[in-house]
Amino acid sequence: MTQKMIDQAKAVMRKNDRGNYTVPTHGLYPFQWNWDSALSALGFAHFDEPRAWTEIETLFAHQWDDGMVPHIIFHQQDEGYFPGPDVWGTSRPVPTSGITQPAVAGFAVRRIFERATNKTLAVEKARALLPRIHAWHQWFFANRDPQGSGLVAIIHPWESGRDNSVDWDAAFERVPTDGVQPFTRRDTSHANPAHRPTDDQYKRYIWLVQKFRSLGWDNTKLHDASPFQIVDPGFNAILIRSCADLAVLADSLGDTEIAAQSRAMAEKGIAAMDSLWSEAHGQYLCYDRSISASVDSPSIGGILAAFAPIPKSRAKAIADRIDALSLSCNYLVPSHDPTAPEFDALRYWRGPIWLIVNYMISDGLKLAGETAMADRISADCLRLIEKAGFAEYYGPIGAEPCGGDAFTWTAAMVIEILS
Ligand code: 2M8
Repeated sequence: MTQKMIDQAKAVMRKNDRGNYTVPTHGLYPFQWNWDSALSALGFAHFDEPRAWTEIETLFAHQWDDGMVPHIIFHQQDEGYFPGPDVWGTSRPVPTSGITQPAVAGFAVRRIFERATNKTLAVEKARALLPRIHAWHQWFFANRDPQGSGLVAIIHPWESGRDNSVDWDAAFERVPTDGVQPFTRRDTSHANPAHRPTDDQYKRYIWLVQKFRSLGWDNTKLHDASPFQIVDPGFNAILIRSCADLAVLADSLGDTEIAAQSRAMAEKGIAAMDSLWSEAHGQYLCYDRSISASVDSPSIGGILAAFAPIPKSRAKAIADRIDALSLSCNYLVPSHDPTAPEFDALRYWRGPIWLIVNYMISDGLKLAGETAMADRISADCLRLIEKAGFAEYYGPIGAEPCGGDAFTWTAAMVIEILS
């Protein structure tokens, strides 16, 4: 059974392999996505190490001069996706989007490096990637934390990767829709519209894109100009974890300067993260920087925070919180609390389970010594695969496969769990 599942996962990854990058899935997402690639490289590393390195190298080959690594790289023309390069208008030689995504690459590179069987290749590749990843981390704190709080804000829901999370609802009320150019969505012709964001949300996504484009994609201006500035604990946890992991990697490669700077960013972030803890919910919550208020929304963003080296007592509380969530669903971990009124079992990031998020939560809990819950989450991932195949996401009550199928990062996570 195990080997059969690994073979199926490899076949999914090969199917979506475009040579030097993978698409998340055929049709719905025909380009390279940032955190998809970094997480997918973990899967490749188990059966093709050079290919794993290439995936991340391709991503960083499109890093901007200011250090940002864009969230989409439009390697080829494809009319099947909206918004395409013309809407973004970033004027890059190979077009890219103009925003970023969760900084998983630092974590992934350390892990691939430490597990590598081809050490010579690993040292060569990691040495080349180290300053680039570090520049991206520095970009985050310089541009998305202008007050030096230790935590960064996202300025578009797409940056979080949790596109239509309940977390953004209240803040999105303040994002206007006037002046949005008429457009035709493509996602709803590939996937069930009932499992995707609403048209109203798409208008606001595009309003933000047009706003940032009107500012010439100048990252020194975008944060302050954005009506949407949210400090997401999950997003910050990924960045903090990657800074901490990059420090260890830099030590192994003898770069004491990057090691010290990375460690300092991680430590400052961890200390600041505690301000997001909610005793009432037993998890972290988002903070809306533009109105200086906590966001009262019990989503998976505040549980994913366990991916960072948070205090053990917090990790234990998060394990308890997940246990409590399990009373209202059949599979872990739902992307929103099933008892909350906004929970929507099959609608994208408003309830469904995502294997990549499960993987990161499980990994963090394991490091914190919460192994029972970590193992339970991994076991649920495999139950979902057995029942519903390699879907984009799954219903936490009925294990329905949702969104795109034959999904790259889902397959990569299965290989990670089983190898
Ligand atoms: C989803 O987001 C894209 C926009 O970036 C979309 O819906 O068009 C999200 O699930 C995101 O986290 C993911 O990286 C992307 C590709 O899998 O799809």
